[in-house]
Amino acid sequence: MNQPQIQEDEQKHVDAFNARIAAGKTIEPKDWMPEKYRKQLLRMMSQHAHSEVVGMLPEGNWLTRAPSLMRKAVLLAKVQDEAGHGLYIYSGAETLGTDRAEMIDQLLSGKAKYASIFNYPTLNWADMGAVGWLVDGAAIVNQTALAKCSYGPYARAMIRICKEENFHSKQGYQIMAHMMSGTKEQQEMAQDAINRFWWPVLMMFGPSDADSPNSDDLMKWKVKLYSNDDLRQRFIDRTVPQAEAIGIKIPDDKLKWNPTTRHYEFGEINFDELKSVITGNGPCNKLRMKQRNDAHKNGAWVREAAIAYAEKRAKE
Ligand code: BYC
Repeated sequence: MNQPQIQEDEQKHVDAFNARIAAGKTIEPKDWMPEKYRKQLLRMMSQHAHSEVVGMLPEGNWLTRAPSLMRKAVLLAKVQDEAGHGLYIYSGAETLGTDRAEMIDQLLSGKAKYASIFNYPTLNWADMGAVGWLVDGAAIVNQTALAKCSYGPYARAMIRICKEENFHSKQGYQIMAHMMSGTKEQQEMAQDAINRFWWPVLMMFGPSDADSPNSDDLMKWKVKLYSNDDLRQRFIDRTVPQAEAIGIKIPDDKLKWNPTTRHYEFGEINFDELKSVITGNGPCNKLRMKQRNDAHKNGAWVREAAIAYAEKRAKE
């Protein structure tokens, strides 16, 4: 094929891709897609899958210390759900041409990112309430939008994940509500957990729009349907009334309902802290990477056994 012909064919692909996006149709793994679209999705989906798996650690920390058998069973189910979320998203990401082992290598070697929030410690039982209510609550806001994103495998994975996140968030809120109806010490513990988690949770939505280098491409391709700041605002608007309902104070003196915009105004977020945590300097980054690396090494025999079993089945 000559050069003009190649260019003409390429342009047809680009036009068909753009037309699908404009019509709100999904892009599927075997469809042609621009290389940059594939790379952006792979970056975002692999980071998301890593976040689910690293996200098991702060809550896993409390499995052996849950205050009752019922709480332990619920937390165990939630942590297992997060492993499942990682699995769906890794599988979705594999459709973009990189296998899971390679993505995991990138995580374990420290090359890949995962959500900043999981680099904060979970110090006591109230933190299980804060993580469930706020972290999973933030995840729902972000992921409900992603369930309508342009890449089919990602969007479909999000539908089931959002259903489960909904249950996670409610169990966290229920822990908080229960503590807020308890003794003064329990109320103080619950409030202290929110004081520590509130601002880091707002950072989960990423830098402000003006400082978000990936947003332009992602919004143009309808991977992101709303900007970082829009989703952050949506989260605040839905969470503040929930806090008020159980007597929790949001640790922000500037928080104020604006009846004209019908949104809450809020104080300044310390984006330098977000940058610092993302670049490896959060309170628990080193611990999380060590825990993941140890878990991977200790689980080698499971992977080997699974491969041996699959080979045996293939021979039969
Ligand atoms: N933490 O251009 P920007 C869960 C990075 S799991 C770390 O705005 P983008 C759960 C960003 O990656 C929740 N890094 O990026 C699990 C980029 O770096 P690179 C995880 C962050 O992609 C278990 C740079 O900063 N959810 O809920 O347009 C238990 C510039 O940012 C963060 C997802 O991953 C951060 N917070 O927007 C409980 C959802 N923010 O890659 C709960 C899918 C930014 O250019 N991801 N960065 O080097 C997204 O929606 C988007 O990727 C983000 C960032 C909104 C996170």
